[in-house]
Amino acid sequence: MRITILGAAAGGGFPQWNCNCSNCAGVRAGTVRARPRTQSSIFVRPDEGADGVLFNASPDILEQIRASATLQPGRRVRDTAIAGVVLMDGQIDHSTGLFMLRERGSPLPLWCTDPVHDDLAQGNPVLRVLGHFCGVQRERIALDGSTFTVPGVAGLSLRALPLQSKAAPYSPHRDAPVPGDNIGMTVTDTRSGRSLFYAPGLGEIEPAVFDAMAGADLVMVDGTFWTNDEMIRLGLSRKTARDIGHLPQSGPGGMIEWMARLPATTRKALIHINNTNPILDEDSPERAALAAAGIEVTEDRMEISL
Ligand code: HKS
Ligand code: ZN
Ligand code: ZN
Repeated sequence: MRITILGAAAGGGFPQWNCNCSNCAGVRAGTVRARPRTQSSIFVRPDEGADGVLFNASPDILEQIRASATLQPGRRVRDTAIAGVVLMDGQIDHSTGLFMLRERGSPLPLWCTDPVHDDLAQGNPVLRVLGHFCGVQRERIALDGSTFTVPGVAGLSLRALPLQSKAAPYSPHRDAPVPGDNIGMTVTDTRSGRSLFYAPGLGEIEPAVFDAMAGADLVMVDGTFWTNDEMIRLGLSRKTARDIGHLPQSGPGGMIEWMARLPATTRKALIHINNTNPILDEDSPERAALAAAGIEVTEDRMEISL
């Protein structure tokens, strides 16, 4: 399979519009060696140039499509390589890009869990608004471990795993999480048997999550924060990373420790990286620590063949 990183940043992107932290100010001034990034989304297809699945619809989707010519093929006067969209949660940075796809000539095939569907029909009624345009053909993602396929994308099999993270702030059950608020996804190429585990928002590595990670050839998971108190120390929030559903990389029980327990053959990568995270600075000791641990930091327009 072929994976295109459309966007590698967390909500707000990098640099973030209102931020003057050392990363954001430094990348703007050219004094920090770091690449700007758009909000997180990936596109997965069985082969280069084939139609595929969009995982999350970032508000930056139009810029992301423009940067990747094969996402907009020229077979008809209006055309797209996006055969369907699969949502991992109902957060703004992962769902409001659906508005940008409203010019479709037919309802957009959309896979999401029931709680995400409810949040996007009520709390942030993206799907109701889209109903005035192309509308969606909603397909339910089950949480029972069953696999599904996206019509038009032969050779990719998908399986969801419920995760501990957080529903969006506009969800009626924001403070009482339910299974399906956040999911991870195993994408398997049925020809080669090779698989990706994708989870851009991941608050806790429960046993089933570790099993899914250990069973994949590539894990691409939550890279939001380096430290649990990153936003607090910068004076930007009163909540820790874990409070808002993101497992930090460093420290006891952090993502680096978990990834060290994966098989040596597993490729390891981080996505959904917040603008405040020191790993964005390619010259930082934190970035060097990841490199030493064999963990990659994704960036926009990166292509991975698996
Ligand atoms: C900043 C943001 C931080 C950020 C936080 C979260 C918060 C929110 C919620 C997130 C994200 C970026 N960029 N979505 O101020 O630096 O409370 O659920 O998901 O993408 S979590
Ligand atoms: Zn986010
Ligand atoms: Zn910043």
